[in-house]
Amino acid sequence: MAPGKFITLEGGEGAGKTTLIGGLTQSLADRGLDVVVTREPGGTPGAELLRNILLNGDVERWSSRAEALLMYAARVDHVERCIKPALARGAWVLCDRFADSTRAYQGVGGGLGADELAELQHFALGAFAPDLTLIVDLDPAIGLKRTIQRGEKATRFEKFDAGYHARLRQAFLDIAAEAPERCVVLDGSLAPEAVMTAALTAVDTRLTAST
Ligand code: Z5A
Repeated sequence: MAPGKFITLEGGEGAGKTTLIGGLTQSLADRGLDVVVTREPGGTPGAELLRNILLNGDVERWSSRAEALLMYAARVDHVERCIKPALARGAWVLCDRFADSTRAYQGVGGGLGADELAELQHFALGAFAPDLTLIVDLDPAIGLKRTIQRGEKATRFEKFDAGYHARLRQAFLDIAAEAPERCVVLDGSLAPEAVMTAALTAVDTRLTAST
């Protein structure tokens, strides 16, 4: 049996990750692949409970340090009970956000050091990491406008100011520059079909060529 693949999608709010996951799921399933779609924080019953307390409530509800620990508690449960079992049976796992979001939001956005977050990641996950990370890059002003147009209640994170969202955007670009073998940056300002084409090219170049 061919090994499964772990693909994460990252980027700011409203960048188009969820939309892209929908298209990718269809394309990969059309190729006969077993596709598992999941998200963070969340993806298992326990992690979804943590998602609820992480995303709702006052902006100041959690310190960045508490937030990082809760994100990783959810992540360990998700990796152990959902992602690793799916990969072991040969599935392709598409995950809406993963550890790079902690580096961006709690690290760069929340002021935690990159080294201490790397230690936390190592304690929680060891060497486990995505095979491919698609970073959907978009001007945060456009992303926030898209989420407002969607008409949903803002999460705690969407309530932060414009400077915070600009730092997050740069944080994701810096992560991509540091790990070019794992990350591909996609232009989220393009039409959904064009973003999808670029994502499939990345998948084919980076992953299917090696299987
Ligand atoms: N968080 C954290 O702090 N630390 C962590 O470690 C982790 C997460 C894992 C999860 O929120 C929050 O948790 C997140 C970071 C934090 N912060 N916030 N907020 P979430 O899951 O609720 O939200 P999100 O991940 O930011 O997703 P989103 O707001 O739903 O955005 P999206 O998935 O990237 O976008 P979308 O839903 O695909 O598209 C948004 C709208 O734009 C929608 O109406 C689409 O139809 C439209 N769209 C999509 N693509 C396009 C294109 N290409 N052109 C035009 N319109 C488009």
